[in-house]
Amino acid sequence: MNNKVAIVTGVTGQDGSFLSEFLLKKDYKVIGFVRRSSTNTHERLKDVLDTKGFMLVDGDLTDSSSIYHLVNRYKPDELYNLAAQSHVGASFKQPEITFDVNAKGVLHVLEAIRQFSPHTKFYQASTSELFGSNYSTTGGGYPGGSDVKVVEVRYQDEKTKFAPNSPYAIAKLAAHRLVGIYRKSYGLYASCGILFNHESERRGENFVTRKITQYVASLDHYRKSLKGIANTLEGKKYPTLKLGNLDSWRDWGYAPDYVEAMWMILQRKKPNDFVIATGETHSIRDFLDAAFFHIDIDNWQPFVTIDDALFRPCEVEYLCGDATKAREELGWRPKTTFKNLVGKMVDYDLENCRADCFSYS
Ligand code: NAP
Ligand code: F7E
Repeated sequence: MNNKVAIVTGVTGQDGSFLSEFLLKKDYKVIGFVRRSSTNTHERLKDVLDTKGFMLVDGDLTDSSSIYHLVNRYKPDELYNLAAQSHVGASFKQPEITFDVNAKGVLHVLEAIRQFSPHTKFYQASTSELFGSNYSTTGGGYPGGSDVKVVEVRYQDEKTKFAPNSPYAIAKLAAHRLVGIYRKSYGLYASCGILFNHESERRGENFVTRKITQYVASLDHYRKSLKGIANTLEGKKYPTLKLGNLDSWRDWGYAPDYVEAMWMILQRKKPNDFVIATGETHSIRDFLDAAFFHIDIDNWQPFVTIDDALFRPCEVEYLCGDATKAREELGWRPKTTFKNLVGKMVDYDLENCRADCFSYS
């Protein structure tokens, strides 16, 4: 029987819910930190809410007194800080709250641990957004005397220089550096997972992958209700899917695989930072291809319109992680392929989206 206590901030989010399930299976006592809301934010926790060993405590990362109280009262073995304003696009519109939560909020947690519970192992949710449009390269040149140049492989790993490109990324970099400073200055066990994009059936609805899979599922229901596909019916048009930049590339993994990595990072003897990624990158167009193909539509062009308002003032064009260090030192590997990820998300939305998702006016 494991008597460990873990605090999870951001417990109502995608990763917080998967991590709670993972830790409960390992017999942890899990304390989820939740902020007050006028509506129910516990949807993703429905499978664990009544589980023995799981409880929720109210507070907010921007409210240092609630963090101090939490850490002082429970003095956990492990604390996973997943709470954040996690939308990069939104961070341009709300830079101050993004900074308050994603940077200053982390300082609150580090200070609470330093003052009240220095034995606590701390995990910080860092991100591939720290790299911005910087990358390392390998594989260029003319191997074996061939006159065919091998295409250069671009990737990001723990040695790639950071070049944050949004208020979100700047705030996350401040937090990342603070973790390093608290580790070095006070000897805290504090580690960062530099996680590349990870998605799931629980992904927030305003991230590009979930926007696409929900649309595709709605379209499939609509098509079935029409018995055949056409772009108009009795003068009524299909709503199109409005997207921004289709030309960026992301290294998309599956969130349950990634929460396991978070736990593995804290089981190391010494604190350290790790890149967690699949090593495979795809464009938004590739994601569209795979999602529409899953419902047997070869050409998504008629269903997608470009909305200039969805472009960001600064874009990170290309992300592809190299998680060799995590593979060698943690024994971590992603288990879910890109095709399976897209399939799981579309299948979930097909099952759960209502047939009247579209308004047909
Ligand atoms: P998410 O679904 O957006 O969840 C964010 C969580 O933070 C929610 O539980 C939210 O609560 C909570 N939160 C926001 N502001 C808060 C505040 N002031 N006080 C307390 N809680 C607050 O994000 P996610 O995808 O699970 O990501 C988890 C973490 O990993 C985030 O820190 C994110 O920046 C980072 N990350 C994510 C990815 C990814 O691809 N998913 C990649 C790299 C890093 P409500 O439910 O009340 O909104
Ligand atoms: O955008 C483009 C958009 O918002 C991906 C967060 O979890 O991962 C996530 O950040 C790409 C961008 O994720 C739309 O411009 C086009 O190039 O799904 P996203 P993100 O910005 O990569 C990192 C690692 C995190 O740390 C974050 O917390 O898709 N895109 N059209 C669009 N994006 C959105 N959201 N909506 C669109 O309509």
